[in-house]
Amino acid sequence: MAHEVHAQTEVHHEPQSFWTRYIFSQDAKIIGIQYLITAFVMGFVAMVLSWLMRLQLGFPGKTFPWLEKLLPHAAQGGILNQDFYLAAVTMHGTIMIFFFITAAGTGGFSNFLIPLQIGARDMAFPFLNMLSYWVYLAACIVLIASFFVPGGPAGGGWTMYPPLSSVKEALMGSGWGATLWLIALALFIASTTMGSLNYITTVLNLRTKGMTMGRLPLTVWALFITAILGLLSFPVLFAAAVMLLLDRHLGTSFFTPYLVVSDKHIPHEGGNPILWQHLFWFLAHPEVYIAILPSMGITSEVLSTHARKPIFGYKGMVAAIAAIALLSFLVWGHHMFVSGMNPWLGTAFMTTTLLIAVPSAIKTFNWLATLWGGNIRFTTAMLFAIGFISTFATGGLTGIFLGNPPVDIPLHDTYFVVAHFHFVMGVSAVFGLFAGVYHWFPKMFGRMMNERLGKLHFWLTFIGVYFIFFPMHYLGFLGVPRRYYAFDQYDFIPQALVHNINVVVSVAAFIVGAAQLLFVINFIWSLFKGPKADRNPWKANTLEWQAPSPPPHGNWGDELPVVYRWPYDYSVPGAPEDFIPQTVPTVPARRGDGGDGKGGQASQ
Ligand code: HEM
Ligand SMILES: [Cu+2]
Repeated sequence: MAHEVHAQTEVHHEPQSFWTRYIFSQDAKIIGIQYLITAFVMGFVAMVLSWLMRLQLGFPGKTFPWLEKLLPHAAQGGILNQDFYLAAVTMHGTIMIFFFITAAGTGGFSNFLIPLQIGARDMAFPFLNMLSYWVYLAACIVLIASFFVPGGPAGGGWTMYPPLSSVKEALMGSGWGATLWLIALALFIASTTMGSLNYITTVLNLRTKGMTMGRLPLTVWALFITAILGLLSFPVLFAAAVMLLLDRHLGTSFFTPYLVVSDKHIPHEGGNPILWQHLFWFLAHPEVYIAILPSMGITSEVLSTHARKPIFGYKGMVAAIAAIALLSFLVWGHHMFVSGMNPWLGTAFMTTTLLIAVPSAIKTFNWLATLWGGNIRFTTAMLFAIGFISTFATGGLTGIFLGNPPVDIPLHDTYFVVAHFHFVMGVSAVFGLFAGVYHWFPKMFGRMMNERLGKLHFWLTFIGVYFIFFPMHYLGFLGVPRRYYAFDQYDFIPQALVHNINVVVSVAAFIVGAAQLLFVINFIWSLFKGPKADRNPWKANTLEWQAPSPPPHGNWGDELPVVYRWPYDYSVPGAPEDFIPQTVPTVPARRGDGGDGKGGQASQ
């Protein structure tokens, strides 16, 4: 096959210079690591922004002289100013969702894992792959640049609803800030589109001998379906972003109605801000699955390996990912129950939304069943995978409530929603990413991470996030609105109670933030000083563990690996060891089994 010839020759052109090898690399593993590191740096920026917000929410009115020194323009007098609070909410949400979680999950793990786990030498289009990373980096730079322009970054929320985003006079950040936000998002989408095309083509065309679709590890299934989701939904936001840029700069009125701002009639009429909401959420609901599916795949892989048990219900897991992906296109209206939509339409969106609970529950029960009776090794990766299930279930349960318009309408735009989405797609997705880094670090860098530091990182983070986000449900019941700088002017809010809760939440947020430094220290220290890792330190079955740690350019020696079985043969009765790698022939070896790339099936 043509692609194999191409892939075979690739290995002989190993790039030599430092620049082509580590900087302008076309090697998917290096690109994956570039994505991961950039995304974690962006995540760190977003976390610092959350500290600033929590400082204001927990200690409103207090002055901090050091804050003014740190941020002379955003904290005059040592108090965060209101405009900067809105900018911080917006940039925190935008960076966390797109530039951290999505970039790390898809760009990072797809690149590192797909070629290795399907037995390929690289991605189908290595140059496009390199371009994808550099366009992502450009998007990051444009977004960060918005901190330094007149008016500061966009402040309309990560959802960028018009007119806050379309009318330049609306907020401080509605000028330059909003324009740069839209350009950054457009670049980001161009980059994910290049990535998605690559991941899909590679999974379909570059699987090695015997690697049938039914033998793909669940990580690859999750990353593959995530790529399809991204390819189908991101272009809608791209179109919307371009239309909004036209509204802002070329006088169109797609989203801008007749408005009078400060006694001035702005030069727009006839547009509809609700159109933006539809276009935005048509992407943004699938987007929350784009953010979480890679972590679901990672969790499945890590659970099975460290519980020494086959994943429970492999086919059900694949079907559940596919069902979640399909349904995710039919639920966007649940973000718009209060937009004045026809109640019948609301009922339709409620029904599709509640249907998603079914595949989500299937996955959760299958994970628990995988753990059941397992010979569990509580490694750091395993702890984070279990933490993923916990936070995903906690946040998922409140999603069932919010999916019902009668419950959602009073809770809309309160801290109940903030609690819900942080658990279900914020924290849980991050837990999946941490599980992935702790699990594959030895393969990425050829060294082990420190388990003791890792476990401390896990427990502080796990307990801490419940202290941060669990009380927010209650704040929501009390009617505390989200995206507010201060609440002291509202009589209906019990001030003392809300203040005390906010202090607890803020202190927990600082502790959790500090705990992330343990991860940074562990990562950097292990990179240079960690004990050397052998090929297969976790005794896992998937193909990447058959390659050297770290794998060379081209991944495999002269011969591509051949696959004989599914990836979850753990603790097979009668086997000499509690794992059987995918490359071990089935006994008795059946001639031609798997050799044609079609015939094999999961030996469940
Ligand atoms: C421990 C870490 C975190 C803390 C302390 C934190 C804190 C906050 C705070 C204070 C807000 C603003 C609330 C408001 O005024 O409405 C917020 C909003 C938000 N956060 Fe986080 N967050 C954390 C992690 C995350 C993660 C991991 C994600 C990833 C998805 C995330 C996504 C968001 C989003 C999307 C918003 C909404 C932004 C908006 O309203 O436009 N956060 N967070
Ligand atoms: Cu949604």
